[in-house]
Amino acid sequence: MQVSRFLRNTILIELFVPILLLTIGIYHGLMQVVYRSGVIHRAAVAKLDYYQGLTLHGVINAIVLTTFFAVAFGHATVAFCLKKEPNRKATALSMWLMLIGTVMAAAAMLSGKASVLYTFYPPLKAHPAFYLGTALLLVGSWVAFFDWVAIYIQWKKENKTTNTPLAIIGTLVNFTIWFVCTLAVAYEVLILLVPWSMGWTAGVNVPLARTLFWFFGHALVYFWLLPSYIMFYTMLPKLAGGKLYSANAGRVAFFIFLLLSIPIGVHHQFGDPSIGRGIKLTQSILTFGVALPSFITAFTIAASLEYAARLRGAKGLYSWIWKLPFFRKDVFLFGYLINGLILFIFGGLTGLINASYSLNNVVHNTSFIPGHFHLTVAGPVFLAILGMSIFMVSQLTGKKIFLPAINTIVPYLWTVGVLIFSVGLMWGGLMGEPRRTNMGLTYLNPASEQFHPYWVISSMLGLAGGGIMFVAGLLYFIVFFGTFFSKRTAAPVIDFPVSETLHEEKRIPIFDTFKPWLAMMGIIIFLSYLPAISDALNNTGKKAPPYLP
Ligand code: HAS
Ligand code: CU
Repeated sequence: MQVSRFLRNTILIELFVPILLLTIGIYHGLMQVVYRSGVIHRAAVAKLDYYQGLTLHGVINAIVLTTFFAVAFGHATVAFCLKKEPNRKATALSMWLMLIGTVMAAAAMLSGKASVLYTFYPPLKAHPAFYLGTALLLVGSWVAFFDWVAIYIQWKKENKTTNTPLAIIGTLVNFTIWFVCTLAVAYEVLILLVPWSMGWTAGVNVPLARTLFWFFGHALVYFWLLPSYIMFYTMLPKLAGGKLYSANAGRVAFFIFLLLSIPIGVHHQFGDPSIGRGIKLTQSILTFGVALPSFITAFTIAASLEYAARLRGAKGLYSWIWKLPFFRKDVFLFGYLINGLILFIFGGLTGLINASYSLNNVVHNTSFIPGHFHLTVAGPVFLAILGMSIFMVSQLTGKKIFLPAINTIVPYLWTVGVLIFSVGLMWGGLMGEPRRTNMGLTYLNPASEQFHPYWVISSMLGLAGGGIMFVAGLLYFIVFFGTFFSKRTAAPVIDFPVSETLHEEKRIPIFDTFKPWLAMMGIIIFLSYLPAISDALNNTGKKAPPYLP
């Protein structure tokens, strides 16, 4: 399908800018494993401090890249599925807000005035530009979403009895979760942190800030994940040469995400003494509930892949797997998506460990946690972003993929790296290795009294895996920028692979409407967050003064 030059350029800018920044993000990923393993004892490379580097790594990779990508992919999905282009003014406004916000936050981080990590917990304090920049980035993404809602309402009026395409349900569910959860972080930033950072208020209610952050922070991880889920359901079966086993399974999964993505943020605060046990138990149980849509997805996608392999003549209980098109250059996206799924098996299992209250006590604040989240956000999320960004750039510019053979191996190399890296981190974590700590200065410095020999091998594994990930990242940049700057050979288009469904899908009205789901979502969030917020508000402890390292 052809798209206007305006939309094409917007999407390309929204991919190019964050991927350019990603070069800084990935460099600091490498620096993390280097510092932590003690190979370099001083965190002075490039004159950046350890926490400054870690902040750049987390904010660029996990907030800037993911938000830009979700918006760019959302524009393309809406235009492709509903055959209507987004409103130009709204799209331009959204893009500029996101760009200006990113520049503000990047300037604050690069100048060393916002080394507060991507969670920006007070009493760590950043320059106001960091908070305001982040807020603008979020508001920019809302503007795009509001416009898609208007397009969807118009489309639905014209197509009352047509089932809304699954990719549109996924996109709207995702951005609804995003809009609701970002309200909490917008309150935290604009009402609590900015006035404090400006010096207008003396202190901040830390438990309240943390609770508001995690109201946002858990749902944030599904905001990262759902674009990949859209690709798994609507594209992967086609890429594999088969059909989607059930689109309704996908609808059920997306609506459960809508209900349960937000009211579980307290599972990041099991260790916070300010929150009562009752609500920790409730949110722990709801967390197991939110694993359901992922189990549904695992079985539906596995069935779709098996169907595709059997169409290619595969036999045997498990040997069908080898009939899948793992290394085919023409369906390279398959390689990116399947590797993400393989990593997510382990990412999901470790998530369930974290969610179990008593086990969480063992792993909380250890390197087990980054071990877990690199199997998720650096797994299905990141690989889908890498693969889809190359796919969209190639189509929207009408250019051939640069070095297609390299492009095919990037996801495999990345996956090997993540597996080694995460095993190292999780192994170390089980032996108490802390996260967010420059261990090269202390625990892994043989000259230090704090030297801890148990963590040498685990952090070396982290270094080896991180090194492989860095090389895969470099190869990806070569393919991405090589494609971007090569010569045009075809007309620019956007044509996503579209999975047909195996069984004829009857329209079930409850899975083609948002209102009842939104009402249920509101009730569940209200009931599960009222006690947590009231615990935070009733925190009678002293308000924290700023911590200035
Ligand atoms: Fe998590 C901490 C629990 C999913 C990201 N998580 C984090 C943090 C991040 C993160 C960034 O309960 C750290 C935050 C910080 O900085 O402090 N997480 C879960 C649970 C899930 C989960 C229960 N997390 C994610 C996803 C993320 C993500 C997704 C990013 C995108 N997580 C936690 C908890 C903590 C936590 C606690 C706090 C820990 C602490 O103490 O600080 C679930 O959603 C997981 C469900 C997933 C599954 C897997 C399904 C498998 C699939 C693959 C199928 C494969 C196929 C391929 C079909 C049940 C879908 C077949 C292969 C062939 C070759 C054929
Ligand atoms: Cu979570």
